[in-house]
Amino acid sequence: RVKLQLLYKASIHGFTGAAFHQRCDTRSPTVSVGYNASGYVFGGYTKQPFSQSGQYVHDDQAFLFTLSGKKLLRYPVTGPANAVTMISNNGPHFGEALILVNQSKPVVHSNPGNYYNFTAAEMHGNDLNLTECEVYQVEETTELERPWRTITWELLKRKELMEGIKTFKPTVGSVSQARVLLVGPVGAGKSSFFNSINSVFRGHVTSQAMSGCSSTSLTTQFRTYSVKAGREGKPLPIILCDTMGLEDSKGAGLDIDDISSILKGHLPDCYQFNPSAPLHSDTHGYRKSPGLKDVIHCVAYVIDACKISIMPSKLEEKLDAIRKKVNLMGVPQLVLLTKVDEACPLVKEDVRNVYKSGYIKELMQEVSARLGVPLSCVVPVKNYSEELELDMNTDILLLSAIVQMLRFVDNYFDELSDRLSKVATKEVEFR
Ligand SMILES: Nc1nc2c(ncn2[C@@H]2O[C@H](COP(=O)(O)OP(=O)(O)OP(=O)(O)O)[C@@H](O)[C@H]2O)c(=O)[nH]1
Ligand SMILES: *[C@@H]1O[C@H](CO)[C@@H](O)[C@H](O)[C@H]1NC(C)=O
Ligand SMILES: *[C@@H]1O[C@H](CO)[C@@H](O)[C@H](O)[C@H]1NC(C)=O
Ligand SMILES: *[C@@H]1O[C@H](CO)[C@@H](O)[C@H](O)[C@H]1NC(C)=O
Ligand SMILES: *[C@@H]1O[C@H](CO)[C@@H](O)[C@H](O)[C@H]1NC(C)=O
Ligand SMILES: CC(=O)N[C@H]1CO[C@H](CO)[C@@H](O)[C@@H]1O
Ligand SMILES: [Mg+2]
Repeated sequence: RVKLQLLYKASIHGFTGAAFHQRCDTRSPTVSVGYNASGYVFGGYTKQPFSQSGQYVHDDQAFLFTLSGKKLLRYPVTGPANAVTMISNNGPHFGEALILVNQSKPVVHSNPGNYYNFTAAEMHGNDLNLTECEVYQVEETTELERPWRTITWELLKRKELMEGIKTFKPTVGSVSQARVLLVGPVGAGKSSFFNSINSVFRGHVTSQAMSGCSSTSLTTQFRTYSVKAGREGKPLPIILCDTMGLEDSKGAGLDIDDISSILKGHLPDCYQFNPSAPLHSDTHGYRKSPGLKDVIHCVAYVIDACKISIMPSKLEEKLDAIRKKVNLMGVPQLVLLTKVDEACPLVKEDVRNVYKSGYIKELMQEVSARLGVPLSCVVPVKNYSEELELDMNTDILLLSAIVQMLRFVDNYFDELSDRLSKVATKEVEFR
């Protein structure tokens, strides 16, 4: 029952002592994890804060561990006075026995026996090359006494939510389907969200949109997915628009100018994104004069709960620029916080704990502050990750997110007709 907050990830922040110390000094307790291509996952725990003092630090609770297959081995410290060494040019440094990121290189230095007793073969299969190194801060998860948002986890509720979605009608007659745009970093779960929603209405787990893990975006086309009520059912009054993932570097991932085109309804379905050249009005399928039914009525930022703590500032700037554009166009926005199961063990145990987990609440507050959207516009979701059959509680969480989106779509049309009537009044006055 602990939460693990990711502080440092070498593949993102660099395999250097400086990057490690910059992100991890003064933090405690921590668990440091190394990975290698031979399949070993290993590292150490210390309750002491990291520093660059050059000194040994006493820790009677420190231990090293290794995980190979399903077997977890734990090696308690044998020389507590020398449990951790604080060297600026190294990553996590346990006694003289194990150093992850030695001398600012992606290697392990391993010297068993020096204050920890293990064998190199057991610990890392004698493979000294690191493919990844991560440091997590360990904290107790708090379970709130009562949930801070109330949801009834009952079949009837699911039915009610589904009915509400099926019978939704935009308040503007010319529009039959609400368009919701999904934007967010690579791998945040945009495509999975559509798959999961589709699954709920299909009655079994589907995977129409390609989803998975990769360092660059798996989704490279603009797709507008209409969810159907059942296999031969009518399309629901909602279209989810899936986009390519955002990347922190310039000229990579979804282009901000393309977002403008999407918001205005110019982008055709199946448009192939090109990060080095945004959409041009000559492009095949470019919608020259989009109607109200083609524009975006609500934007959902899809954010991975596990990665909020290490969101690069460049990415935050990109999101900020997008948010300004969306604001200008008067499109309501919300945040879908994904992978809440991966972030919090309480939620993994039971989705119904989502509003009882103190950690998820903190994450929601953090994402609200960093993206500048009110907490009331942050909704947590979990996709269908391992299960093949649907689960009522997961459905309810997913459906609640859609209902929230539809409320926002209503706001969009309300605001629009409000503005239109003002313009009309002005014109009358003018005449
Ligand atoms: N545990 C868990 N895993 C999830 C959840 N949502 C998505 N994932 C996983 O996260 C990975 C990325 O999901 P995608 O849906 O492909 O992400 P995306 O945002 O579409 O990514 P790109 O198209 O590459 O930009 C996949 O392996 C998903 O299965 C979730 O709620 N919980
Ligand atoms: C780790 O760094 C030390 C220098 O402090 C060096 O002697 C040792 O060979 C390095 N180990 C590896 C595996 O590179
Ligand atoms: C180290 O562990 C091995 C077996 O795991 C054991 O035989 C040995 O006595 C231990 N050495 C010390 C110094 O504790
Ligand atoms: C580790 O990396 C070095 C340098 O890249 C390489 O020469 C060596 O073969 C690698 N060792 C293993 C076990 O992969
Ligand atoms: C949800 O995520 C898992 C991996 O975590 C993936 O295997 C699965 O296909 C995803 N489910 C959907 C419906 O996209
Ligand atoms: C993080 C990482 O690179 N882990 C790798 C460790 O080794 C196994 C087995 O080769 C890989 O599957 C992991 O990806
Ligand atoms: Mg995708």
